[in-house]
Amino acid sequence: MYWNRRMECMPVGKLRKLQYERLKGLVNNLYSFNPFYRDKMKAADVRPDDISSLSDVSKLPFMNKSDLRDNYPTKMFTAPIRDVVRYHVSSGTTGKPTLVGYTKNDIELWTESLARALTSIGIGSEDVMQVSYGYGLFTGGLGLHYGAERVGATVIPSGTGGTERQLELMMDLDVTAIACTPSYLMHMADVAKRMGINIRKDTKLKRAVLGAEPWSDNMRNHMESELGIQAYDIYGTSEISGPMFTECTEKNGLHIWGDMMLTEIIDPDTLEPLGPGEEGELVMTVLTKEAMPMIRYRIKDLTSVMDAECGCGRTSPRIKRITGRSDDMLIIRGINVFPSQVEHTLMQIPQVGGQYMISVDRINSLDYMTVQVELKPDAFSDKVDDMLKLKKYISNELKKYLNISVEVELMPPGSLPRFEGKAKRVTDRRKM
Ligand code: DLL
Repeated sequence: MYWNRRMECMPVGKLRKLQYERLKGLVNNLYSFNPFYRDKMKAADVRPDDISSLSDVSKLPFMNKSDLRDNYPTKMFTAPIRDVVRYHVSSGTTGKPTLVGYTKNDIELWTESLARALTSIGIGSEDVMQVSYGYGLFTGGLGLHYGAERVGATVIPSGTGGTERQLELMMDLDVTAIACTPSYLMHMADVAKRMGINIRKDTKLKRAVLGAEPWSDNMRNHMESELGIQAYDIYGTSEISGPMFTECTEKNGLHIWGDMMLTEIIDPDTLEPLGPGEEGELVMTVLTKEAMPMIRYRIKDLTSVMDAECGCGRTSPRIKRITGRSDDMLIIRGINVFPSQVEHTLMQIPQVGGQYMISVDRINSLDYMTVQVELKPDAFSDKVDDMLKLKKYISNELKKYLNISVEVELMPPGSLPRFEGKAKRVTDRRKM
């Protein structure tokens, strides 16, 4: 089943022609009307006329998350604010957030991409879909919500949390599909067991659309057999809109909607383009967004391009599931956290010394982050009340900037490891 057969199954040559036309139009537009892009292209010594084939995309400069941060809030926008109908916000590498704006058309195309994706895994008007991604500044909830409504599913906008109530709704309302992070579904399964609910027998759940964080095929097998469901990967990042791409029922790679996105894989060290099958960093050019298109955005996720046509008949480009990242971003309960944000926050607190360590664990399917903080000699005391107060203050500050709860451990001066080479301050003990 296709949502938009013409676009999803377009012959490869025709798709490349469409991509080239869209790229050419985009570059012309950005160069003529947007100072940010014009300056960037001039600095890279490239002009719109230099783009005369699709592979010339490699002449264009890269963009990074720092571009979004440095141009916060709206300097990179290519549509007037009166045409912008929505903002989403995600965390940047320091305390400063990154903002993404959408015009009506941008929301429309994002919704279209999710309608294609959900249809490709068999979700449609017969389904009751529980959207248990966060609603709000995060793109997961609203993105999936619009996509599921578009295919005619009955949507339950349950958001995150309140797991017992979510399970009751799942049973009472005959939920057949759920969208959430894989770790939240695992957590739901644990809570269900505690409540005496057998998801396989007591609910009608058939499909799960899981993403926003890495998860393995082992975890998929585990969930599918324990819950009696089919679990599909969904991928995206807020900078390109939000969740947009899923596996189809073949479960063999993520389908990228080539009419909207141009995909490249580069070597993270040399920045040279890599061929099909070679693993590197994913770079995307967003061809169709009005408020905030992107040129060669370095997403920093690691994957490779798959070249064979998919068994589902789609010809849209496919990439392998994401295997990791080339930078140090952590995803804690679906929320992006950069160690640099932790450092940025800690270093503004006068009592804190120069050393800290971050560890991440998964307990009962939920992620927990602990930050050990070394105090300055005059700040460390044996007065328990003072230490508790300081600990509370530091964890509140971290929560304010990171949007997640963090366990803080105060450490005496000189007690944390020192590093001669590159500091290794993060220990991620989550595995499956
Ligand atoms: O996580 C958008 C999303 C929402 C995707 C719901 C899927 C479902 P950000 O918060 O900007 O956007 O985080 C994007 O999360 O660059 C990856 O590192 C990671 N990520 C997202 N989906 C997957 C996945 C949303 N399926 C960052 N597998 C991305 C592995 C994923 N990593």
